[in-house]
Amino acid sequence: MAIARPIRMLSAASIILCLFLFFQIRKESPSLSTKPGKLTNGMKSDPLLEPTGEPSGRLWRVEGNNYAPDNTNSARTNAALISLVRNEELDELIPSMRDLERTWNSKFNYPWIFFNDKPFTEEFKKRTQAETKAKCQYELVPKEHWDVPEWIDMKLFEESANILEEKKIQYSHKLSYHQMCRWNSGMFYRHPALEKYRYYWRVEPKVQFFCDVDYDVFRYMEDRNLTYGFTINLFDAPASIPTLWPTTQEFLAAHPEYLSENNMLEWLTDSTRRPDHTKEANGYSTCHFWSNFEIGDMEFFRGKKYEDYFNHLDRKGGFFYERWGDAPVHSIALGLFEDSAKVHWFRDIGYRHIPYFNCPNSPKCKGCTPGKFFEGADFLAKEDCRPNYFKYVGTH
Ligand SMILES: Nc1nc2c(ncn2[C@@H]2O[C@H](COP(=O)(O)OP(=O)(O)OP(=O)(O)O)[C@@H](O)[C@H]2O)c(=O)[nH]1
Ligand SMILES: [Mg+2]
Repeated sequence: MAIARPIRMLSAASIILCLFLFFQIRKESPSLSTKPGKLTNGMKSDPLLEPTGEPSGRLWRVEGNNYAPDNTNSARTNAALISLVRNEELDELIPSMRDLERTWNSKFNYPWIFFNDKPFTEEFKKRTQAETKAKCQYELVPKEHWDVPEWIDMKLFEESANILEEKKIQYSHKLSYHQMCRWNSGMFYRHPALEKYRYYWRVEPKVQFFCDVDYDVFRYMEDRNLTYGFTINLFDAPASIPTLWPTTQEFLAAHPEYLSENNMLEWLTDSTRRPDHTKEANGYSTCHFWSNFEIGDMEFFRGKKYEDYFNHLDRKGGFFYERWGDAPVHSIALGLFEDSAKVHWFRDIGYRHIPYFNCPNSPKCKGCTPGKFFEGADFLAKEDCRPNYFKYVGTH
């Protein structure tokens, strides 16, 4: 049967229109069709899939010998790469150092400062110094910064660790893990070796860096008056911090004036995305900046608000009777006391700490898949808190 010409034309136009719409939708959300960015997490499209360049505005770059390691009048600001690490982790630290040197520090030559609760071995010193032209420093953590405070009851610690273990909280009984979390929360910036420094970049063994970064990130922080930079934003295990939020609320009730006008409370208290999490953490969404990567301004931590907050937490004993981590502690403090505009997502720094990634879509990156957030079992996708952060705080 012959079909009238206008109908044929109309059908053809409809097909073309459908095809056009189909390709438009795919173009707008390329992640919908690819496993790495498969969005089970509430984001329409992962910003890491968008072409990512350098941040805008003035950037400090290598020109001549302005960042040479031995230049006493260099363009470097007062900043250091810092790492708390054990001698036994040397083989895992070397590739982390090598990655960061290759992608960034071999250009800018900021000093490395290593911290340990035990003296570093000669082998540790020799092999780390061999990875960089910059100066390396090896520091012992003062005993009074590392030791369990005298108000902690060790019997109660053991009993509490049993409860945490039943809830499958990793490292429950490992006292040194609790000490490490406490040191990273409230002690690192008090170390005498850091006194003269303002900015730090924290580095851990077993992490990877994927992208060439050709500007001075510390100057970037300083020029824009930023306090804190992160790459990965996650949910935490609520059973490790059941009283952290109530303890924080107590503190806030005593110091309402500490709350920043432009705070991140919505991100900290969202109960829509993982209601059970927020309930188990007694009002805290558990969202946090993953602190194995941090670039920060120690003036924030040395300031009165943070100092008072940390001391309040420390007295309550949750670093030992629960397993409060430095990540939620730093994040809550920033979210409450700091202006959210002063926290920066370093989307351009390709980074991995098993099992999560921050991998941008950029020709400067090699060795990671843009937009891939995790590697391992599918349930890990749920731990991504970036959608909430982007929604409530932004993508800056
Ligand atoms: N010197 C020293 N460093 C420690 C100790 N415990 C942990 N660290 C360091 O503190 C950082 C965090 O410890 P990790 O064991 O990586 O903790 P985590 O990242 O929560 O756990 P993983 O997922 O196993 O990496 C790393 O840089 C460790 O090297 C310790 O007892 N002494
Ligand atoms: Mg680690």
